[in-house]
Amino acid sequence: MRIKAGGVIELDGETITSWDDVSGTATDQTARDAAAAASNAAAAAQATATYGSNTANTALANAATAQSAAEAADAKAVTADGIADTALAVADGLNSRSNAWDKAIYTPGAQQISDNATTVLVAQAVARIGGSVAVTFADCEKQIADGTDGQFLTVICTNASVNAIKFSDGQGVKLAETVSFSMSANDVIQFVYDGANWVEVHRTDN
Ligand SMILES: [Ca+2]
Repeated sequence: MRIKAGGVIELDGETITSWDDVSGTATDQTARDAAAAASNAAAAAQATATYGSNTANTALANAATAQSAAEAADAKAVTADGIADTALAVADGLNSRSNAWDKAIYTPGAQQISDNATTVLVAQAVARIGGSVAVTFADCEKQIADGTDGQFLTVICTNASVNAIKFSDGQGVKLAETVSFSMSANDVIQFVYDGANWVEVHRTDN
């Protein structure tokens, strides 16, 4: 700064004629204050935005955790469903049969054969059949209902000897040497189904 002859003051080449030339006008100050306020507001806005971003990130992380938990629960549900299905299949496969370590028990049926048109049913592995009349299955297309290929059937008779239930070769039954079998109480015959006929395995006249 220098003071020139005549009382003119210069600062960095600018002529200073009043204090406003050094400190700025009141308008300049207002503008500076406004700029400072704007800067502060921007900083505050940035801080708020950062907080919002952090909050959003936390929410996203929580959502991801919840989704993982839901997927794990889904997987467990599927597993449980599979186990239940397997248990049902096993129970269905066992049907009326119960297994122990040293024996297999087949709950017998109890079908009444009351005329020649009644077919022996094969819902059980052991068919206990009986009635009070003599039967020859003469009016049946099949003496024994169709089975499943490979199925075994044991037939036990409860009829009195005077009212025998008689199986004959034919009508869905293949008997040993084609010899018919008149069954009365305690007589037993066993068959295996070959896909078309019940083939005799053995018989016992008791
Ligand atoms: Ca007998």
